[in-house]
Amino acid sequence: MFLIFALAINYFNHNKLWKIIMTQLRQYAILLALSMLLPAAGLAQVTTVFSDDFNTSQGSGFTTSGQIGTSAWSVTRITSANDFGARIHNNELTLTNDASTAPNGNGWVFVSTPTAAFSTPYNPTLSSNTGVVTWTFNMRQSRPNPAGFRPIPPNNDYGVAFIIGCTSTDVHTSGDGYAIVLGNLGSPDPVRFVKFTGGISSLGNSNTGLIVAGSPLDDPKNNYMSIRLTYTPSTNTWELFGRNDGSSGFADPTSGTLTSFGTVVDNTYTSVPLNFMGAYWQGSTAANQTSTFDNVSVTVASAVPDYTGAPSGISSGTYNNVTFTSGGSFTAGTTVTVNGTLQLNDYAIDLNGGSITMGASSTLQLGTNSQGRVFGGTFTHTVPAALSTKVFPFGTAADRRHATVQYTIAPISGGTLQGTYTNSPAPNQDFSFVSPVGVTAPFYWTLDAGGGLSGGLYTFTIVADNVPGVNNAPQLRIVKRPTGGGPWSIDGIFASSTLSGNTVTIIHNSMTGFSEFSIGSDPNDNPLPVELASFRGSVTSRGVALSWVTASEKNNAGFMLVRNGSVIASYQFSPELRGKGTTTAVTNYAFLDANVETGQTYTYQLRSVDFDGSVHDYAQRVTVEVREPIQPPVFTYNLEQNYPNPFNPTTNIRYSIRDAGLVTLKVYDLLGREVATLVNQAQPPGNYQVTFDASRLTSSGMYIYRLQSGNFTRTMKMLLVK
Ligand SMILES: [Ca+2]
Ligand SMILES: [Ca+2]
Ligand SMILES: [Ca+2]
Repeated sequence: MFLIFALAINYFNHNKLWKIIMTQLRQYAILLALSMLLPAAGLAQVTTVFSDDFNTSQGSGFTTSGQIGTSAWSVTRITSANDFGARIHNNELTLTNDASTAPNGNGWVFVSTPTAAFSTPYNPTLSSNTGVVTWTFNMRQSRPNPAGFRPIPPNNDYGVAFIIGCTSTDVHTSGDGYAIVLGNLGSPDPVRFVKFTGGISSLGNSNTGLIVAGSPLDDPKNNYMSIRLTYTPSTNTWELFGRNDGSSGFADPTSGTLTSFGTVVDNTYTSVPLNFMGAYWQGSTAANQTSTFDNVSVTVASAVPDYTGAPSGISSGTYNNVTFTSGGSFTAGTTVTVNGTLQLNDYAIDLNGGSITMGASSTLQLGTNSQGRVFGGTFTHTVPAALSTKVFPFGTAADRRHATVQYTIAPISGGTLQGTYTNSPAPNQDFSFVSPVGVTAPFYWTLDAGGGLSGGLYTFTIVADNVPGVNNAPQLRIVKRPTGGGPWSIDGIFASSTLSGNTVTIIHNSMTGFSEFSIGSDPNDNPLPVELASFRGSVTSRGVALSWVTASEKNNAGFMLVRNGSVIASYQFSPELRGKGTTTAVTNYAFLDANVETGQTYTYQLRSVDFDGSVHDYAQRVTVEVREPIQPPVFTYNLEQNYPNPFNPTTNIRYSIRDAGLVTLKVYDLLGREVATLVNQAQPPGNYQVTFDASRLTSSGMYIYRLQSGNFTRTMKMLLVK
């Protein structure tokens, strides 16, 4: 392939492309709607195993021991006499130090519910749950500066807690577990996720924890709060989220946005049954000091399934491990998220408009030949704010086109990188600022940063098999441009480019940002072929006018024009179809097909021929319908220079006849002796071409050819080189 076509985008094709995009978007929308209606096999189900909005009043009086009315909650409190208690009333759960007119005292109260009674699939042994466990609730206490959880007696600290799970209802002084707490020595008093050993009073008045909330719960004082805690059994990872709902009342903790306060891995009490969950309040003797809770719910995600099989068998959804056992195609629009390991093996998989998203802890494994590849859809990586290497295993059905992002300086913030690979030339080519790069490979990658991904430096590696037009691999470069167009640039710092077997590996260091990438080169080094992007046709009163542009050419003898599958014109006869050999200059071509009929539809394609005879057919087609009457062509007498010239042993001679009549075309040697009669007959007006075969002539040298018809006579020279 030695022809390099300029990529002047064609308005017609642009519109067509847009229609295709819109059609596909509509198809995706329909598929998306369908996928919402149909149960997705790979989707982890989330089950609510316990919930209480406390909207069923159990009376305005406070319970000081045992079950609160008919609710799921029971009261435990300090065994020495004081006035702690709790009630479910006014649509919330309230814990108080002042349940009655009896004297208040230093003490505590725990309103618990037995976790063994939660619905399936909850397991009080947290690590035995099938998937992520989530606790959601509202919490608030009345003190502007709660003091903590030191043992009572002798202390008198105010502190509030939501006990995620514990082993004893005597939670102040005994049992182990996890809690969300508020209250410590001095200020501020951040919300904290803590574990405790031997009762919650073991926390004392410290301000530490497994996770200590930042803003907006770094010092909520007596504001209302929404809180969520998640626990992932497979990794023993906890994550705390929260929201400050202000001073007037609770907001729904399950809606809106809660801020993440980070994650922690802890398995101290995840392998023992934590049999009680509940609300806790401790404090002293001030009048009517309360803590309040609402909208308590616990959910458990079902196990995330694995998938092993053909690409055609996988359904949209989230999976743990995915292993493909063959190549093939997704069902159209299938979207797959992989949390564990994606084993592509060495297969080629057509994503068929769908996608694969790699979760934060996922791993991509290619086959032993690293040939695993996907195409026809998006491949997305979750990128942490840390050093990581992300392989985008793109390719075609036949060839690998892997692109790898390896961070050498971590991103400032993590996010996602969504990649696509397009196995055709990038549209809107612009080489204005990248000299000497004047050509790109006929394919490109698009990487889009999302989810806040920013910053960092990365090494970009392209591994591509069977890249056409590579003659001088060390001169290949990775080029980048704004998504959708604009000038290409050589991005980052070139490190190396090598060709091993059929595999090109190009590495650039110190790259930043993401958009569109391709392989570029000076076409004199590597005439990376660009397929025909600009090939236009239009109907004129004289026929179908065709035009196309090359940005550079190499070894190009010329073009043939194929109409409805048949060659109708060749560079051998038509000078306007002759190529420029090797050049990096832009060349415009035009050809008029006058031999057309009104009412017919014609489809044209271009074929190029190298000087060595290699033939290249271009995929692009131009189809035109001739609706207007075509004026009969008007011809003038003409005799053109033979082609090729010099020649051996054949050459072509083209001529035109204006008026019908006898036409003679004869060849003479320099002594005037006739050596061949090529035409000697009556011909109607038109363009003609004839081939002269000089194989029977023995001597090299100059010959003369003469055309005679009517009053027209013209003589030309040609050179036979034996
Ligand atoms: Ca409520
Ligand atoms: Ca009282
Ligand atoms: Ca405090």
